[in-house]
Amino acid sequence: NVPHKPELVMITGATGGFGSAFARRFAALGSKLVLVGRRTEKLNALRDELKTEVHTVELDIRDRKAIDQAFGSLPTEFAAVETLVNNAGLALGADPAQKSDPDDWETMIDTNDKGLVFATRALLPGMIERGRGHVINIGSTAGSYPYPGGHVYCASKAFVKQFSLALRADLQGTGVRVTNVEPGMCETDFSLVRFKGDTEKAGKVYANTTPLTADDVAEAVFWAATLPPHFNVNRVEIMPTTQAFGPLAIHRS
Ligand code: NDP
Ligand code: 8X3
Repeated sequence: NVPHKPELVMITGATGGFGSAFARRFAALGSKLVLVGRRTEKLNALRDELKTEVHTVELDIRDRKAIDQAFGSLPTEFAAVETLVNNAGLALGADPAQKSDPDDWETMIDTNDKGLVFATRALLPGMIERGRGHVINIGSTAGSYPYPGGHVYCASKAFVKQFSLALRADLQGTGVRVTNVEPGMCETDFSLVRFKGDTEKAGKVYANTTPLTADDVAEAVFWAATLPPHFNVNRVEIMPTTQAFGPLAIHRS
């Protein structure tokens, strides 16, 4: 029993930790779902598991033409997307900027920023025409608190935060809401992807502590999405209780 039930929710990166948790949470409410990702078998497994109407879209979010084509030709019953959860994203590498691979930088910007803005752009006109909608972006604490080795990932999430706020300014009066959900450390495949399959490095990120779970993050997304339509959550920043801020670093000679 929630104040507002989003009828049709699109989730990008639905094959990953957060995306699957979001899908399960909205499916339990009875929302119809459009699930977007690259790994077809994972999309299909999720569709088969969920007891709600699901349409799957296999695409690379870095491919702007594919977004326009796929989002512009959704089956009629899945076309009126009410809530878009822009979740597809990744970090690659944690070496200092000067040692990073420029290809990794390009992938992060293309996925986390360009993919997110073009997915949003493709669905906004429909939301505005219907007088209701909600763009929920998955930012990060990395967008507010920089850390060594974070460089382009941190910057890509700062972009997401500022884009979300600026979007709100443009959408005032349209009935379309915008929320940036900014989680801290959460155990998913995120670190495995960041360290390119190095399970030892990835495991160390979560060792001997209690990170957030994908279900915790789903709680924040679900809360913002199910508030009454007059209520806009601009930003939600969440962290595990075990995580906090570091001091400014000082180099001494
Ligand atoms: P996962 O690695 O588990 O999931 C990432 C998802 O992004 C996958 O579904 C993947 O799908 C999708 N994705 C990546 N690249 C592309 C692409 N080019 N096209 C389409 N989909 C793509 O990580 P999380 O679930 O943890 O991450 C989800 C989001 O949350 C990301 O934006 C991440 O930056 C953010 N985040 C994560 C935190 C954490 O600590 N885990 C904390 C704060 C934010 P597929 O490979 O099938 O295409
Ligand atoms: C993911 C959280 O701290 O690993 O966005 O950058 S962090």
